[in-house]
Amino acid sequence: NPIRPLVIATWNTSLAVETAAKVLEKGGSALDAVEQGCRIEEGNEKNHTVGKGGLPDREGNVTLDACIMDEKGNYGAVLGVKNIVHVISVARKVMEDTPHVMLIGEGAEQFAVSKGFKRETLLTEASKKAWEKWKIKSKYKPIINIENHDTIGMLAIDKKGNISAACTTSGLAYKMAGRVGDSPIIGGGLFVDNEVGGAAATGLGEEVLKTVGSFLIVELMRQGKSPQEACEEAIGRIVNKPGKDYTNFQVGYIAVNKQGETGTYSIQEWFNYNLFKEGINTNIKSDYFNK
Ligand code: SD4
Repeated sequence: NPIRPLVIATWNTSLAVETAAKVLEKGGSALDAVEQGCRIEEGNEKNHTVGKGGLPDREGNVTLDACIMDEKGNYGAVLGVKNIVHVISVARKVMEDTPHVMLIGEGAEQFAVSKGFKRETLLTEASKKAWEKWKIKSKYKPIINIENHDTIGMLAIDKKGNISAACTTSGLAYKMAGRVGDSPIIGGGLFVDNEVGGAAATGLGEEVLKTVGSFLIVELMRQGKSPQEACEEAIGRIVNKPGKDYTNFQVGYIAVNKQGETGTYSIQEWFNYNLFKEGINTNIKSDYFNK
């Protein structure tokens, strides 16, 4: 028997997963669940990698990336958006209310406002202070799981067995202005095929994009690999590149198949995830490559 409903999300995102699970338990759709779940982290000012309170780029601007994908294979995304907190909901509006799949920057912000989203300041006092401290040295070196932490990628299966996914982030702290990572890109930050399963990514987006990680995981599952095997192979594609120094960055994957089997894997230690399954929501430490 397939396990459903089910929610899995990157990092310690217990409240977000619980929120998504409640939607599913009431009979709501996987799409509604992942949107509602991700909104929790967007509104959480203590999460410095998502939404309000996210760390800014080098110039001090907080810019958000988000995308969403439903069980029909529809996809919507916004990239580099300022002044709007719930970009996951804007991404959903792009998917449902426009003939396009991606909107960037000002156009995305204007679209959000036209749909009734409020403009508000995303930079909090705490994030501003962190940025000012960073500016003294202005050293840009992504540090494993410290600067790059807490992007939420979420996968859900509803009672009907439909799968959807969402991903939302402020990207890498102190990124170059205009930089976009994997999180809002189909096949990078997430991918869903309702016949097979779904996958989502966190960590150094450049490495995820170069290997089209989430798409790869879903395709590997289609070929018969378990979610765990697929996540391990996708990490392998990054770390096994000739001469690749994988010791100073992190990538983590989560995956689920149609049966509700899950898998996770990361390059470094300390990747963890929340899983809601058979009524229980737990935070679990992932297995990893660099031992
Ligand atoms: C990015 N993948 O922008 C995101 C960062 C991230 O936890 O996952 N942070 O590259």
